[in-house]
Amino acid sequence: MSDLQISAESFHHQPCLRLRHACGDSVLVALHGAHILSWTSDGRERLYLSPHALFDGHSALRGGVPLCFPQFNMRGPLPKHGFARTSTWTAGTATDAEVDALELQLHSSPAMLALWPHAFSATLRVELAPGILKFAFSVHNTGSQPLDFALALHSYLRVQNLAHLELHGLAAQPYWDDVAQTNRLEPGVVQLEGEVDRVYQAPAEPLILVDGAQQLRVAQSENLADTVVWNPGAAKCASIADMPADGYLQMVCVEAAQVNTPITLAADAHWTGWQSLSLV
Ligand code: TA6
Repeated sequence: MSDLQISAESFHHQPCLRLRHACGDSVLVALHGAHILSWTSDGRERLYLSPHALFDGHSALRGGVPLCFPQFNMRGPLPKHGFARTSTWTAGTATDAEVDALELQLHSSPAMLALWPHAFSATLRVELAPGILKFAFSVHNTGSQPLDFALALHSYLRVQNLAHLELHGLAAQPYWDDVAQTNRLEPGVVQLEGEVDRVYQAPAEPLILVDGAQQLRVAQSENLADTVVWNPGAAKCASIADMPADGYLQMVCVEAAQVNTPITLAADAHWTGWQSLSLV
């Protein structure tokens, strides 16, 4: 028998699916946006979800793991971070079946095609093992022309002590500093002070987030060229309506992304990229 079980749940009146591991770890995913809302491992919540997130079935949710597709940020004509995070996905796994993962699916609708004229189907596959969460985003170009897309698996990692937080593994990597609007080279260990909004060239090895005694390994698939690091800092956070003023102290986004060069997918081609989070 599998160690995994899926059940349907409602969270803030939104339909969700929960994947539980026999060890007690679990992950909660909303159908709205295929948005991962919670990952508990070893009895603790590991993701940051804003207490002011708007669960109205339309808005993008603040926290967890927003799935940004087919556009990153405002780098294109679509709504910020694309439409996948505000679309309703469908469950791809039966709750009573023997399961090895949880899957959600999205197919291009007439409303999406009006915004972005490319037929596609997408899948988010969420895997859970003791101390490990992995999520893989796949897209299939179901149209007859090539399509270009950008992607970010925009994970909001919950942190205990932002002031002493260290992100290891980005030394010597070039990055775009979106706050200073300039290109830079990372001198060493990343520390979060003030607003940080950076698109790094992804290193070959996983990152390690050191948060006091707790360490998290953050890995991404080789075919994702960028890693985004974001914390709004105090001033910007105070202006974000769906985040408490001190919310920035409890999170850092470390995102597996493809931002600078879009991925081109030929007609009928498939593509998969992923991020994994592991307690060390
Ligand atoms: O990934 C970082 C970023 O693009 C930041 O510039 C910041 O805007 C953040 O995403 C959150 O975007 P959102 O639309 O969810 O407020």
